[in-house]
Amino acid sequence: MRIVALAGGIGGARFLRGLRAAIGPQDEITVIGNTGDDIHLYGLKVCPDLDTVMYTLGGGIHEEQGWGRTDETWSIKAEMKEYGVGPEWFGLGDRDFATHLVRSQMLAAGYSLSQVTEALCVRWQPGVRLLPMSDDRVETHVRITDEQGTRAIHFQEYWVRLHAAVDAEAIIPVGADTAKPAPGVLDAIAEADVILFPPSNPVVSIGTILAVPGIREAVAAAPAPVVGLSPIIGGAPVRGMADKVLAAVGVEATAEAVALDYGADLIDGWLVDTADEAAVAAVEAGGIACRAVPLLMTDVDATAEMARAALALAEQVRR
Ligand code: FO1
Repeated sequence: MRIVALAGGIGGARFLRGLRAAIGPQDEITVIGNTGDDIHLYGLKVCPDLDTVMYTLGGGIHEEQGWGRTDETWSIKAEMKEYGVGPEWFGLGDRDFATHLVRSQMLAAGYSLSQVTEALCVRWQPGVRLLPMSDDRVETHVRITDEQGTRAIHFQEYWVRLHAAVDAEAIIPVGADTAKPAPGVLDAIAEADVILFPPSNPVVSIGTILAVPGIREAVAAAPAPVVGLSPIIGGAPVRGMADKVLAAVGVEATAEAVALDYGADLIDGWLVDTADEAAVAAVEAGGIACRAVPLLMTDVDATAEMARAALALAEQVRR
């Protein structure tokens, strides 16, 4: 079975680890990764969501953080600080720097982000095909208003430096409107037997992937059933601050609001946590098949169970 998953960072990567455990040897997973979180620092291109998927599935992730490398040291960052070169608020460790150096060196040599990602995955062997959503530069910015007035800041500054403490007035995936799907993305979607939306951030992760012209249309038109898993449990995001960016796009932070925002033209099925059993009727009324199952990714086995539930629902809604 050919499975395609649109994935962001921490939540998406953890789900993929369970999905990988749930499938058989004849199944294959293609991940379309969000690159809107990418940030250029110290002359290097950092791809947080691609790296989180690669490290998590490759066994190199810092498990508690959900990002960056395990057994990290911070000598380069400390030396940069001595030179007065920031930003201090973004934690790039020495081991992680190697990834960004290799990536930036290959990009400078003319390789595409897809080719770079494929090369980095040769080391990490994630067990999935990891495709960036686009080889073109897309960077999510957030419009805020604070004592310095109204301005757009990079998503990472909003997320990491400000901890989403101020309201996001707008989420702008800069460059998305002229970006092209990366090679293989549209084919993977068209040829998929199942398409999954893991419990990633529906606005800045999955929403950004869908903002690349052609991708939303391809998913909506795909013969494969599309099943999503709610990143919201009991009215709050499990991790991260999805509620902050959901507010920016006028979507309530509830399991049913996210499903209905994706819409029945895009998704065929939706899993909510058992805590949101009451949401099932509203989602089904919106034309989306819905089941309530445990959605807390407490360990790989629990996550594998969620993945099996998603694949089972996909079979039930297969057109
Ligand atoms: N998240 C933080 O909360 N603090 C950090 O200092 C930080 C550094 C960082 C470095 C590399 C990387 O790949 C991810 C990093 N993240 C950090 C996580 C990142 O902001 C988020 O994982 C994604 O952008 C959102 O999914």
